[in-house]
Amino acid sequence: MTATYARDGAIAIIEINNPPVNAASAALRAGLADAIGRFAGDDLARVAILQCAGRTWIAGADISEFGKPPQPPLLPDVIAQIEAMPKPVIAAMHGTALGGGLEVALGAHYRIAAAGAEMGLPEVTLGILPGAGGTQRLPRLVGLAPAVDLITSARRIGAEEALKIGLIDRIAEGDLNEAAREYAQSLVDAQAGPRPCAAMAPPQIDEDLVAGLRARLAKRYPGQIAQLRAVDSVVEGGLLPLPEGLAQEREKFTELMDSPQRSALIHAFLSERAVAHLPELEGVLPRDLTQLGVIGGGTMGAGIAASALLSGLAVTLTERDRPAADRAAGTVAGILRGAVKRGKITQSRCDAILAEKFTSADSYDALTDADLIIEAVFEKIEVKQQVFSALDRVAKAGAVLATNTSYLDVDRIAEMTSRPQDVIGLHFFSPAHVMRLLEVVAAGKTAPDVVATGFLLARRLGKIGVRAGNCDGFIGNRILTHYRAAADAMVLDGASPYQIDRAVTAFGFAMGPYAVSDLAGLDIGYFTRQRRAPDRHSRDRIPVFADRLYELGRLGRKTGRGYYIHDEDSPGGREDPELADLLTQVRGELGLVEKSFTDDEIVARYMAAMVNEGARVVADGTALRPLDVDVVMLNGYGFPRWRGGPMHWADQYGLASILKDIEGYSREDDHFWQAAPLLRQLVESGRDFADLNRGKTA
Ligand code: T1G
Repeated sequence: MTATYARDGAIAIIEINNPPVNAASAALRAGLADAIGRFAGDDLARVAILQCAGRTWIAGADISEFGKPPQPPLLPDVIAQIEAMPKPVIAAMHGTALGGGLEVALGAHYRIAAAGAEMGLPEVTLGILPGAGGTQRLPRLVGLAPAVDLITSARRIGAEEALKIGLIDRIAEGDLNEAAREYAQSLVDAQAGPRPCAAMAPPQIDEDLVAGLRARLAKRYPGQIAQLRAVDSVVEGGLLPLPEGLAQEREKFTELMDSPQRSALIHAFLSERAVAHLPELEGVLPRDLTQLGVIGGGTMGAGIAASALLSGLAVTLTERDRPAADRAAGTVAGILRGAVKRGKITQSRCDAILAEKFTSADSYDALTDADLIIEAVFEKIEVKQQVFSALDRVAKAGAVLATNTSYLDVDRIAEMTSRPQDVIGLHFFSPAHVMRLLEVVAAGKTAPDVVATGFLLARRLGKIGVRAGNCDGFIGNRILTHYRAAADAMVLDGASPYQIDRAVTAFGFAMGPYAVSDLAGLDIGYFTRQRRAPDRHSRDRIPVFADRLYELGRLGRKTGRGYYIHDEDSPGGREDPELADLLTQVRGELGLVEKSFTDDEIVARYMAAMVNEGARVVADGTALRPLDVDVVMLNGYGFPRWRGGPMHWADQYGLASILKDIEGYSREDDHFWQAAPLLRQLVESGRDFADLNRGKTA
């Protein structure tokens, strides 16, 4: 039963129940339509309350039905049925009233929300627009400006703000269902009638506001279509009676539903949840996770500590001596103050966290109670190994010992302890309190409940944990090394780093590889190349120009100059005319003949390298499925979400075309450009990465 109907005196109560999030599936729509029908036919019922069981009000349309033929009754029809009721209907919302869920509430005549409820229209983040009346009813109810803000930003608002803009009529003091009953009784007593949005005037369209908004959206979401189509829908609807407004909204919704952007964004949404479903963890319980230890109070360690504190965990951070511990504590406090400034926490909460949940120490002895200890010291295997032998002596039995490394061999770190089953890699991304990705690296002997604890930590921190096998660079950095090498080879052969950055940002990446180098510091890449030098193949192409910049002390933003010049006028960087001479000189020394690349060719090579290494990472089990690669690249490497991740993109582009591209490049360089066997197998058997995802999802 997805909806039940009951009556108490004159008040009908329709309760929706479709766990886990009351998504508006076909069954829920049918159940709701049926219950509304009963209310219509129940002469003793004078007002109805729509409420939801479980953790939330309707969280939207059922995303798993997207891309399949729609099953009647359609959500817009059920909402129209609610709106047309000649007796008042109250929506009583708790949890998250999102998308189609909020649209159901907009079809009701009165709205009350629990104090902690959140409301929003997240559709544009899925590549669609509110398609069950949201672009028509919301502007009628709250006016043009707040409506387009909510629709195009997809942001969620709390009950206070919802009340302020007129989206809801009341906030429930105390129990929501009781407050809804009182509200219903007051409507009965006042003999109030229905108050449908359909009867409200369409919003006045302010042309200047709309033009400014369109310009901002085009700049903020380059390449994306849903935001602008949503504005079109609001504006066109402003000139039409509701039925015609709804009809044009539906047309635009259907068009977006069929778009590749919608399929990419839904893939991203579902994949970000699928990564936590691991066959190896079925039935495995995580270990306790209350007290966290962090070793090392540099940028990473402090960021990890702050992230944990903001999520309610208790943290002890250790440094080598008291002054270093004090400095680290200062960094942590600074990050928390930043959270206060951005309105994430209140000042008093910040003070309470620092006083009650945070300790800084100068000895490992302070870590004896920790359930999970994360080491975030210098990225050098010998240093990390020393830390782990010391930890082995002090950590309590059963504590999870984690290394935050981005490249190093977790097995070699684990073998320094008497308990390699308790050791795991946790690769955080910088800044650790902001970035959502966490690679959970299972080493050779890591116990399943330790992996499960890594995922529990990710969830507690509000991050997305992705399982990675132990290898140099795990999933993300291993793939990065490869596509970065493809970019560097193009620079050696004549491309400008600026052209490459422009081409890949035009594709949709947040940043190009050379702007990223400047941000991270050119010393990072330099040290990585040094470390790998002994394993280098004689035919590996070395980015001599990058070494040259390092030697010149051009380390990027931190020194004011790297690939770009960074100064007060252009902190993000402007092109450096002298770079071209340096490149010409390096190419001359290496005897290379300069050639030119089109932007399309640059993107094709960059992507082919990414997908090819992605296929290898899947084939050798470093990533469980192609979707795990996508989630890593989307959340850690600035891959454009609306393209779904490299593996999803590759399926759309065509695996046969990628293979053909790689075979073409291999005629120039058959050492770097070797097609991954998995890619070849998929092409030969007519399958794609999505088929692998389906076969391997728990
Ligand atoms: N449809 C189907 N399944 C959903 C779902 C949905 N809308 N939302 C969540 N799930 C599944 C999810 O995959 C996971 O499954 C489980 O529920 C718990 O989710 C007509 C067309 C509500 C804030 O975009 O933002 O309405 O992994 O882990 O952290 O205009 O889920 O357990 O198998 O995320 O507590 C608009 C999407 C749809 C809301 C809860 N709605 N959901 O967060 O749990 S478009 C959304 C969320 C639409 C209309 C259009 C969050 C949440 P599994 P979870 P959570």
